[in-house]
Amino acid sequence: MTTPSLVSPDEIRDLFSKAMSAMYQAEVPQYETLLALVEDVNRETLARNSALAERLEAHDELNRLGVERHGAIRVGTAAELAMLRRLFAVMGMHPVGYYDLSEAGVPVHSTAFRPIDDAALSRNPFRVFTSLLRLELIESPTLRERAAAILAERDIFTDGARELIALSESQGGLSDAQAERFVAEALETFRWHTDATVDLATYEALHAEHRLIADVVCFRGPHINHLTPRTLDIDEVQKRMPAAGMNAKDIIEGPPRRDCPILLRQTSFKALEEPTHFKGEGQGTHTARFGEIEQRGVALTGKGRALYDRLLGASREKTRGLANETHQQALAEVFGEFPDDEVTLRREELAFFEYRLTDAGHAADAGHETDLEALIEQGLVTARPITYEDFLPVSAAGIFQSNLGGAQNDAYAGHANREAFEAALGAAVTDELALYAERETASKARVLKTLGHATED
Ligand code: OOG
Ligand code: NI
Repeated sequence: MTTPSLVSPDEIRDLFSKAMSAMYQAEVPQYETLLALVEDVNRETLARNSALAERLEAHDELNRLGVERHGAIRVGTAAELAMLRRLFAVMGMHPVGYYDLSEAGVPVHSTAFRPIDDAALSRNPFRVFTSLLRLELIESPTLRERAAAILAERDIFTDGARELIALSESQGGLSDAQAERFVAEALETFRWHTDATVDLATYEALHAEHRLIADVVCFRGPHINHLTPRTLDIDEVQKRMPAAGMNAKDIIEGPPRRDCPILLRQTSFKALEEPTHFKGEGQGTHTARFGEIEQRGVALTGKGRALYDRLLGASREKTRGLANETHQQALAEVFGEFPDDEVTLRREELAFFEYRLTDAGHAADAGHETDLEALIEQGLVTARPITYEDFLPVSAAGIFQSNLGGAQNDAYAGHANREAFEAALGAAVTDELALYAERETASKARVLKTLGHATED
């Protein structure tokens, strides 16, 4: 038997993200409107800001501008999460980061399945924020057992998906034809179902504990709940959403607008009320799906992240209840303390950068200079901010709450349990900070080595 030639996991992820986008546009008409709005604003931003256009062009990012950056799902059991890990691995997506949402009153903990290396990220950056429901946080034993029993009945994967995942694992990949079938089968897991698996009374009981529990437990699968394109000007999209008929979330999550964008800013439009059939003729509605946009900046070091967390905490009292514009002003004031130029971000080791030799650097004899800032000043080296590819727990909680109607239960707080999450996943999650640090360190070593200063390691 000849082994078929295998396609790259990046290729499969690209096919999958396109199929997911087409499915979501067909299911949620407002999502198409959001995509059009984001595209308009991106086009106008590029026309206004030629330096930005040139930078994106130079980094080969212009042609991927319209590609979705992420989606999100929620699952109910360890077995579902572990199988998803294997499903995403077929597409080169691996669990990075642990997010405790119990702190924000939401009974889940999460990771992001995402491509890891530069080449994979630039081929297609699609990632999926994946949350596991924590039934153990439900106080009523009857409700907890009822939810577990309902979840035990369902299989969120098709037989075809299971077979192709196993095949990919044993072959070390999939052929073209197999990849195409895999994408079609995998997509089924993420489809919306208008018929719930429970009667209205059960739905309402779970809903009364927390809307999220009803969303996870009462349906046949973990419907994709949003897809998120990248915008170059989130403030402008936020401003225009109401006129485009979108019920925009009140405020933009994350850091304020800055000259040097950091981490991640996000906003969303609120979930749709969808007609739902319950068992035994019950009719009702469920809110599951919404739209989100994101704008990413530089990844912060542990020190930078601590400063971000401190300032975000300090801003909480000052911004409470404010409408978006005044909220942004108050936030910007508090964040005045966070250096907003690249040199300081580098010198104070607040953010991660990738170092490269310039053409002059390649030609130069740099003598004994090993100080990167000096080499940058001499025009021999450039430093490019490394984009933050992960999520922010406080922001994620805001996104959850905006589409769950602000439901929050403080009794869930203080229950981070990374070990339990990893046990359910069947693998350790990769530490995101370590990934950025490795990239920065490797780029420094390459630069110095080429300049003739081999680093000792
Ligand atoms: C996930 C919410 C978090 C983000 O971008 O931070 C999220 C969910 O609602 O399932 O998607
Ligand atoms: Ni999201």
